[in-house]
Amino acid sequence: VEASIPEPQRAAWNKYAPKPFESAEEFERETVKHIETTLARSLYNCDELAAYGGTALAFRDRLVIDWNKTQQNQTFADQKRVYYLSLEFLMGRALDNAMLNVGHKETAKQGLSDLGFRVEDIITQEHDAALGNGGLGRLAACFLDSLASLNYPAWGYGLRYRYGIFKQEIIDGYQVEVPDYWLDFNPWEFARHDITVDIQFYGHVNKYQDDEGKMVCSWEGGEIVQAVAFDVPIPGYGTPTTNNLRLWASKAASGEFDFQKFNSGEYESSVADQQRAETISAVLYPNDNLERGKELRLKQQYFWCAASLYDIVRRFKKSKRPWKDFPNQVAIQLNDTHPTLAIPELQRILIDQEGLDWDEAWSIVQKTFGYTNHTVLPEALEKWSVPLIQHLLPRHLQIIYDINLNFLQYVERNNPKDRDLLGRVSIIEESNPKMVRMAYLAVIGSHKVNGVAELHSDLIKTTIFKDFVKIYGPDKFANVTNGITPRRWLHQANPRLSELIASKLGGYGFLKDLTLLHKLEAYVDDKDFRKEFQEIKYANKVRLARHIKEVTGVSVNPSALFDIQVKRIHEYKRQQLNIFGVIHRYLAIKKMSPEEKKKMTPRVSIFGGKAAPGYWMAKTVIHLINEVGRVVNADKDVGDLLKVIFVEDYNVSKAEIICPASDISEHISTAGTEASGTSNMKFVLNGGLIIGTCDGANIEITREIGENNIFLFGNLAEDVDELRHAHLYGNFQLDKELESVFDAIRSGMFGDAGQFSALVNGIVEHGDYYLVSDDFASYCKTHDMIDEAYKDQEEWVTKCITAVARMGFFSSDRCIDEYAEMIWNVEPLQPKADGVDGANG
Ligand code: GPU
Repeated sequence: VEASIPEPQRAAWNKYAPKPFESAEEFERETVKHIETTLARSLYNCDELAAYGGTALAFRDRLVIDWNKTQQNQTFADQKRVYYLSLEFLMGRALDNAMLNVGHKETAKQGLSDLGFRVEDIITQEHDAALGNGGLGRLAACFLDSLASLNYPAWGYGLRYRYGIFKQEIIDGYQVEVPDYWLDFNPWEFARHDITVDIQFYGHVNKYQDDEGKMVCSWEGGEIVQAVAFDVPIPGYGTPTTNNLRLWASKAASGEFDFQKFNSGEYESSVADQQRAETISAVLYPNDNLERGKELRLKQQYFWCAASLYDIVRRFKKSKRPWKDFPNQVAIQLNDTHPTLAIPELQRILIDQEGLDWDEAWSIVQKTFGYTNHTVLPEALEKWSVPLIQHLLPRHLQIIYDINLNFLQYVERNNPKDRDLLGRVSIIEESNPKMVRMAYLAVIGSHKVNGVAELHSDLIKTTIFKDFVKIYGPDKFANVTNGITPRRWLHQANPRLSELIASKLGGYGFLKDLTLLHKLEAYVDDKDFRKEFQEIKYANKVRLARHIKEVTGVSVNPSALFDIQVKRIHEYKRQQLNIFGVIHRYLAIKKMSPEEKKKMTPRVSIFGGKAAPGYWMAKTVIHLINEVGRVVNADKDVGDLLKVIFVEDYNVSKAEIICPASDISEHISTAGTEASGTSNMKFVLNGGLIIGTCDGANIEITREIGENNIFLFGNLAEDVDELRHAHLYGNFQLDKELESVFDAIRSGMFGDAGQFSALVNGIVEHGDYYLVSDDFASYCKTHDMIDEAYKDQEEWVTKCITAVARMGFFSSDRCIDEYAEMIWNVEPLQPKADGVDGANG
């Protein structure tokens, strides 16, 4: 090993090797030292932010010790590793999670109190790491947590965006986007200025004969941008294993900052070059389930894939193994098609740089990659124009064409009679301009393709990848139903519920094996347990009500039924169905007699979520929700019977307050459109029930918790095509109640009706693509059933407890074990006390 301390000096080193704090007193010493020296603040200049900084640094020290040992252990063990490539990691805050996983939260609590602070206030000083849009990015974060907790040797690879998802402000009822500059103070990352990779763009391909007379290609010219590694430690729960998340930042290559220009007085333009290089990793594209084909996005994708693969290959080459061992040492998972360029990139490295034959290289590539699909929505399936790839990545385009040629020849051989098939499955779409279908490239270049819930995994086999099932057989396709980490989404978000469960189950073992929750069913009739369960829900609602009051000024009654829909705003997720239902309820209340009102279940309808900045229809939905809220919340006839709230800037740390506070949450996508959904799992795990369509993971949640404990409604996925057809060509009747809702909107009851006409007309005149009208009656009827069910609190709490007890399946630990066994073929690596056996002895 290069650069290690020589044997005779190791005693001196080991004498001073850092010792982690154990007592409150030691924690205080470390924290004060960090505040005074690392942060250069003083006794007279220490606010909560500085106290957060000191605390984070004290915990970081502990984390780093485990991290170093884990990395040493993994290097020496030299077994297969997993690399999870994702353009998004929606991590949220790190301190509370570090306290839980490292242990010693109580120590910190005591220590901070000695210094005059409360640990809860300190934790909320942290800025969310919001490098993601929604479910896809949060899933990646849950997976990192599970990989470390289960001791898998695994790295995440992503981009270090300077700006994460924008902050949302609501001004006069409209969404306004504010940049999220989050790196002012980030103690959780380590810049590795010595770990850099030069990434090439543009240029041309030269073909020539090498010394042995073999034709070889080389990609030359163009420009170089440097990738710099930033590492983030990912601690596991209940284990010292601490994995690495490596995020790449772009920087002008060292040669790029042109001293010629500088000396000849062109200082400004040389700095401008520098800045242009840095824009590659500057900002997260804020689209969820939508691809817009922008050149900078393609540059991001290649920059990140090339840097990550260079790093992975470099690590493999240190082992001096033959290339055929590569897939036994490396498993790479593609989180959606965003990293698909890694496929031609690895092929390019193997043939152009390492001199392997095409077939030998291709067999390695296919064995290495696995691809997870997260959507069937056509607008989200990535396609890149051939001219754009030709311009930016000329060698990769050649390789993609060669992959396609080999593939089509194989298809032709096996299906000689099916002429149309070739055109349908070609990676190249013969449009103008021609387009590269990234999902097809990902399927062809991987050994396993998985969907994220059973229905979704079935749908990809019968719709977008139907032909590929015929070509490869069904075994190439698999399902791994999504999950969530119970550490963040139960223990951290809902500490009292976690504590109550632990008191019954004899400890916190359920946080490592969530199936143990089934033992709670024995307490479903236990009076004290039920009472405490209800009290916790109430307290969580009070906490959310306080937040709502702070940010919106509206008082809501914590005894009312809290009905929550928080997720990205999207037509397919149907927040419009929800708000139309709310208007329907409002109109009903306005007509009620005092006696009827007395029988009503009071409700608070809570919405939250961001719209992509260019998604005009989604922004209109946000506007309508806010206008309805403005009218309803001020209406004296309504009082506590109905409140409508939009919580601005929904993000991971808001979700941690919101998910534990629901009675009912809404997962009401048009059947067949939501691949899985994961917030559905968070809400049920926290003791709330759900209203949902037969879509995504709702179906499996129903199977696990029982159909008496969920409120399902609406049409089925198998009927969607026919219903859409009926809207366009059939004799379709708009739902009568929905018509009255539209009349109310058209009357100007919620402000200028013109603002909402596109929303209404999309349903009335333009085919109602998301089938709002078809599902409206059953949606409203189901909400009436919910009102009735909520009146019987005894029955209600029985449902909630039963559901929690049956949620064990939805831990992301179960997902990761399934991926490991079915797709990656990797084993956990048990941590060693000193990192490496005997290394310090
Ligand atoms: N998802 Br594609 C996103 O959050 N963003 C995307 O761009 C795409 C998918 C989501 C799915 O919509 C959701 O159903 C799923 O639970 C989640 O990915 C994780 O698989």
